[in-house]
Amino acid sequence: MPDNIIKRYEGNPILTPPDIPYAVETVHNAGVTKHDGKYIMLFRAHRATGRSILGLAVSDDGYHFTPQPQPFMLPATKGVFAEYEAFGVEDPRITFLDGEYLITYSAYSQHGVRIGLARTRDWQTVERVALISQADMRNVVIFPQKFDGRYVRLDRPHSEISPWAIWINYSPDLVYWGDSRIVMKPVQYHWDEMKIGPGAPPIRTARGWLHIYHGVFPTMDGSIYRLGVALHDLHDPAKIIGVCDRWILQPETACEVTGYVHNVVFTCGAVPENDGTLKLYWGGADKVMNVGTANLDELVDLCLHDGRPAL
Ligand code: BMA
Repeated sequence: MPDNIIKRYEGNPILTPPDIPYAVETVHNAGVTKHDGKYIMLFRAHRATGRSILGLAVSDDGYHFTPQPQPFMLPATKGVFAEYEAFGVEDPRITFLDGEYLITYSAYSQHGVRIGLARTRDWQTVERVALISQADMRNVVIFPQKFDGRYVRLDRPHSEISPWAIWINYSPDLVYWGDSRIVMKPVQYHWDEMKIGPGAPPIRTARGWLHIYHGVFPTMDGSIYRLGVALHDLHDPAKIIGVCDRWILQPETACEVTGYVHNVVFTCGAVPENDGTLKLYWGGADKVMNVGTANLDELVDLCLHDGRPAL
C-alpha cells in the first residue's frame, strides 16, 4: 500500500488571505474546475464578521492562482435567496455538465443550512437557479453525467438518529429532487465514525466513479477532519463497489494543523488530468488552500483491495 497516496505540492499553501485583494480572514474549501484551458478556483472566505462569501482565482497551471479583484458571489440581497443566505454562502462544488458549470453551495440563515444551486457558462456572470434542499443539508455534489436522463447528486442530510451519512438523490430538472436512498455510513470506532460527507464531485474512471469524501473523528482535543475515497458503479451510482478502509489524507503540515479551525483537511474539488493523475485541492485548517497530486488508478485500487463495507 502506498504511504504517500496524496503528494503534497511543495509550494503549499497556494492561496492565503493576504493574497486576496479584498478583506478576508480565510481562503478555503474551494471548488475547482477547468474552463478554456485555465483552472478556476471558487473559494470560500470568511469576512471578519465570521460569515462567508465566495471568491474566484484563476491559474494557468493549477498551482499558481491569481485572485480576481472582487468577490464572485456575495449572499443574495433580493428574492427568495436573500432570506436563506443571510448568514453567508459556503463550500462551493462545481460540476461541468451540458455546456454549463453547476455550482452547489451551502446557504446559511436564521432558518438553518440548505443548498443553493447557481450556474455560469463563462465565469463572468452567475445566475442562481434554485434552493435544492430543505434545512439540515450540506455537501451536495452533482455527477458530471446524467443517468437515464436524470441528474444525480450525493448529499448529506443531518439526522439525530443515525450518524451523518451520504445519500443519493435524482432529479429530472435540477430543481426537484427525489428517490433518495442512503449509500454510505460512518463506521463505529473508525477514523470517520462521527460523520461523513461528500467532498469533490465524483470523477469518472474506467472502473467506476471515484468519490473523495470527508470523515470526522471526535477526540478530547476537538474533531479531526480527514479525507477518504469510495468507488461507485459506473452505471448505477447508488451502488458502491468499494470504500477504502483507511484515510487518504489527514492534517499533518503546519497550515493543516493550525488555522481558523484546527486539524482540518476538507475538499470541495479535484481536477483529473489526461496523464491519469488527479489534482486534489483542500482547505487547510479552514484558513488556506492546498493542492496535491494522486494517481487515479492507485486510488481506485485502494477502494477495491483495501475495502470496508459502505453501509
Ligand atoms: C464543516 C463545514 C466545513 C468546515 C468543517 C471544519 O462543518 O463548516 O466548511 O471545513 O466543518 O471546520
